[in-house]
Parts: sequence; structure tokens; C-alpha cells
Amino acid sequence: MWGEKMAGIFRFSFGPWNIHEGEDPFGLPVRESFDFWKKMEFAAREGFEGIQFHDDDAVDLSLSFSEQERNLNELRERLADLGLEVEFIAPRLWVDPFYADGGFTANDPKVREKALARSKRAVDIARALGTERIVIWPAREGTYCRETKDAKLAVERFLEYINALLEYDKEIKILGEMKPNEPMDSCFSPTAGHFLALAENTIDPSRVGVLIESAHAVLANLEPSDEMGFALALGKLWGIHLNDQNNLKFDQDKTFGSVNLRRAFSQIYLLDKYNYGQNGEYVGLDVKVMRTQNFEQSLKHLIYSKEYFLMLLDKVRSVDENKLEQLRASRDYEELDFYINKIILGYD
Ligand code: XUL
Ligand code: MN
Repeated sequence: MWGEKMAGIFRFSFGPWNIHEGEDPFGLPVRESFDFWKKMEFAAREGFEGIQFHDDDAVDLSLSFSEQERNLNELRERLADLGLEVEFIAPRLWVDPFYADGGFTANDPKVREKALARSKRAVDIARALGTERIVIWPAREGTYCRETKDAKLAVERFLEYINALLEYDKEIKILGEMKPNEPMDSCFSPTAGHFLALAENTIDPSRVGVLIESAHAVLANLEPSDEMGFALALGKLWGIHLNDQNNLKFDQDKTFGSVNLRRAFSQIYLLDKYNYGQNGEYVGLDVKVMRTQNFEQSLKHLIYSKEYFLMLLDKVRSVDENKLEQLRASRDYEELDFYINKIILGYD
């Protein structure tokens, strides 16, 4: 059906939360849980090479320090045995009720202090697992109603927090993963552009970049491939979360390509054209399985997101660049539009 499915330099990753029991804000879990190592074995079997972790996906933070260290060493070894490496660690500052008002932008200084301490621990976990990438998704760093936090002070606190982490470990790289809303009404630094402006004001801008998630861009009413192009132009596209989103509603994390094939095509076109991945960056997925899938069917969203990517990569590589240039030169954009859709439909 499709060509050689050559991934080239592309290496794929996902996080264990992408295989889940179907719980949502309106309903209980609908499926049994997959055991952690079953998820990892699935990843290896399906040709994934990287695993994304939150700090507490990687290790039980309630254990003693020495137990954590032991478990982290074992985790790294067992993952390596499966041919997997850790892509990044993201401090999870939004689940614990302690962070109800956010972490590093919380009004309570004790909360801010603990959020930083937990994030420093996340840095140690990353290093123990062999990665320098720290992903910051500022989930609750925003407001439910405007006057609850000082918007200027919040951004200054965001900056202080990033600086403290850069200072803490001189090797780490910080990847901001921005989303305009959800769970908050409104988030500070809602887009990649905001975060990159912040990055330039840190103590070491060269170690601060972005992870662009397709659905998050759509939620900001932005085109994911343009967001990626923006970051690529600045040398800051260090991670991606491919998925899909059906217009402006809750963050759907749908299977990549399942809503809008053209939008998926545009992202891959750009990534392939500019050799995304040449510095070890991963094609990360962040996708949710439909609640209606049963246990056995609940891995397909990951398999198919990767398949969509590879099928569309094949299409991307069949674009006649000369023809594209001619159509650009003659400004016949109707023809260009039709040409790309014919390729996607297999009529070219
Ligand atoms: C939230 C989201 C997170 C991050 C990692 O919308 O995308 O899963 O990717 O914390
Ligand atoms: Mn994500």
C-alpha cells in the first residue's frame, strides 16, 4: 500500500501514560492496566526507540533516596536491554493536591520552594537515566480567574524557576511544552513563541528550547507546522509531540493524522525537509486511546500514529520539488493546493 516505509533518521518515542485505562473527567477507568514492563516490551516490539517519562513514571518518589537510586539504575539497564533509551524527564507538578494553585507560580512561597525541589530531583532522575532533556509543561501555572495571580510576577517566577534549574545542572537542556489552556482557564506563556522569548532572558538561552505538540498548537488556533517552522528557524525544535485535535475544545490527543491528513502531511514535510532528528531529537507521540477500545485494542493509537507518519513520509518524499517551485513561481496556488491533496489521495 505504501512504499518502503523508510523512517530515515526518524526515531520514535512515547510515554507510558499513552497506554491508559480510559478514565476521563466524566468517567471511571474502562480497561485493565497494562503492566509497566508490558508497555516497554510493546514499545520495543513496535520499533520505538525512546521512552518519555514524568519523574514519577520513572521512579516511586516516596521511596528512600538510596532505593530510588537502585531502582533507577535497574530501570536504565532493563530499558537498554530492550534497546530503549529515555528521551526526557518531565517533573509532574499538577497531580498532587499540594499543587492545586500551581507549582513555581503558586502564590504560596512554600509551594514554590517544593516545586523547585521536586524539579531538581527530576533533573537528577534524568541524569541517572542518561538524558539531559527536561520537559516543562506548565500545567497549572496559570489562573482560573484573572486576579488570583499577578501576571507580571508569575512570568518573573517562571524565569527564576528556569534559571534555578539551569544553574543546578550545567548540562541539562530545558524543553518548554506550551499549551494555552487546560487544566487552567488560561496559562502563563501559552505558546512556544512566548516561551522562546522567556528563553532569551534566561541565564543560558543556548540550553532552552521547545517541544511542540500538534494539539497544543491547534488549541492556540495556530498551525502546528508553522509552530515547528518557527522553532526550526531559531534552532530550538528539540522535541515534538505528534497527535491530532478536532478544533477548539478540550485537549484531545487524538491519533496523529486521524483528524486532518493535510495538517499531518505539512508537519512531516517540514520535519523531513530540515532533517529533524539529526541531533538525536525524537519523533515523540502524545496520543490517547479512545475510551471505547477494549484492553487488546488499546495499543492501536500508538501503532497507527507511527504508521500514519510513515505512510505520509512516503507521500512527502514523492513531492516533485521542481514542480512545487514552478507552481510557487507562477503563483498558481490553487494548482499547488490540488497537487498536494492529489499526492495525499494517491492520485498523482
Ligand atoms: C499535556 C501534555 C503532557 C506533556 C508531558 O497536555 O501534553 O502529557 O506532554 O507532561
Ligand atoms: Mn504533550
